[in-house]
Amino acid sequence: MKKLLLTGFVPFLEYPVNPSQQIAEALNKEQIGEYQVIGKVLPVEFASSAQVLLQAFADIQPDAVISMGVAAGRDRITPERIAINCNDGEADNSGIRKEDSPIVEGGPAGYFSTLPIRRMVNRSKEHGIPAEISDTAGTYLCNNVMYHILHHLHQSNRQHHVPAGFIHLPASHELAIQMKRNVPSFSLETLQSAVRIMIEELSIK
Ligand code: PCA
Repeated sequence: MKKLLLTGFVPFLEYPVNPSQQIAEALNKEQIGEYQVIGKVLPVEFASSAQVLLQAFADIQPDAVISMGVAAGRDRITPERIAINCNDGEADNSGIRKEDSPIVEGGPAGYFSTLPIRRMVNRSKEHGIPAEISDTAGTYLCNNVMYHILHHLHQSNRQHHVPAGFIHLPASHELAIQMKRNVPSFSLETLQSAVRIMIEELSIK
């Protein structure tokens, strides 16, 4: 059976729960399509998030990698098209802030997702769950880990063998209720179904 490394993030900034963490934990050990899911939760820290992801990748040797994070304010499930070589934005959970800072000094400007994002989006919509390709993963930790895993795969010439990329989730109802600003929200079950559907799509050649 093939292995899929599925990651989420811990809570951060003004988000006291993170649906990406809940889904990575809930789907851990599930078999979806041709994949056995191995769920991992990443810290929201520039110094360690990618290290934890790359260590899990080395330990597990998965056949595919999907990382997830929350983008509260988005109104649909958004597989990301591209990761860019830039860290910027708010302080992370350890208080570190980056500004206009390359993720990999001298690295390519960006890497495209190698997940079947168009098919993932179409399949989600066929199941009645709003989804859309996003053309920016931002410049915070989500973009950071997406860039790192794709860089690692390109460096080791496995970019055509191990599909990898990132899915941003909208807020769950639980998160939206706890936030001070109004954001669109979905039930955790619906978010989880969308992720399952997208993993199934990855199984279809
Ligand atoms: N979302 C953040 C980082 C962690 C998360 O869940 C992001 O979009 O970068």
